[in-house]
Amino acid sequence: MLVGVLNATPDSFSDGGLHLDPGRAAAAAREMVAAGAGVLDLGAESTRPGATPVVALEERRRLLPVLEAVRAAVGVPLAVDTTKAEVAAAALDAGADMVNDVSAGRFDRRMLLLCARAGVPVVLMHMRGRPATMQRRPAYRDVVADVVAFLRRRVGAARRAGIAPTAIVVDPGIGFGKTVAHNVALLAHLDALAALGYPVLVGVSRKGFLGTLLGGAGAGERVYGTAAAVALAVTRGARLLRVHDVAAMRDVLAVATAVARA
Ligand code: HH2
Repeated sequence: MLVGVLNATPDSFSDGGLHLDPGRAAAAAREMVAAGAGVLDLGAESTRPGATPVVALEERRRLLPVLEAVRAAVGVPLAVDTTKAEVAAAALDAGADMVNDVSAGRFDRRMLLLCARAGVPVVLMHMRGRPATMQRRPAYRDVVADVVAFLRRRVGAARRAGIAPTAIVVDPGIGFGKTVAHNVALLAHLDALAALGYPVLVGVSRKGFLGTLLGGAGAGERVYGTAAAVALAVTRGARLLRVHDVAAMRDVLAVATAVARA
């Protein structure tokens, strides 16, 4: 399934400023759904390396008008991309259907309880440290084993909080405290994450490691690189692909899925 990205932020690396306006966000949402997105992921705080954290009040102020407009425009499930329980709760009240927490419930200890009480699915993503500092000399003993162990611990925390196993999605957190080699290793060995027994979500879309692999390509020039990474992730067991270029990735997904199933 394709998860379309809609950032209600002024500073996202890939689409910053494009969807702050509710009308434009709703139009983009309609387009993504028409192009094949099965879920939309709405965020109001950039998590790019070095991004300035946003307080909950500002995050809600950006997010809610956009979420309400998108909710009125499309019928697909909406995920809210936040690490704050207060923001997630407001989003669920305004019609969001699931939570995408890039801290896997570590930054706000109320988050997992909120998801359990609301009975909504949650994405648990691996990140080393915090966005402000995560790219400072990332190091792992064995990146794949370390990420699998981290996700196993966070799944345990989610289960203890009362979240149903069928409501848990895991994510290697491509680009979150990782070198290019770490990102590539995680994609190559995604089957080790899939073996945890939960659906795997992967977000490679337009990310910096692709720019490096492509000899310095800017965020807008990474669509074919994204396609390669999406296709390979699917053949290694990824079930949800978080992407900006939904129409292009629909074709990639169709072919990669056929190969994976065979
Ligand atoms: N990547 C980004 C944001 N949220 N959530 C999950 N589950 N997985 C990811 O890989 C992921 C994510 C970063 O991408 P983007 O939203 O395009 O940029 P920014 O953080 O600058 O808003």
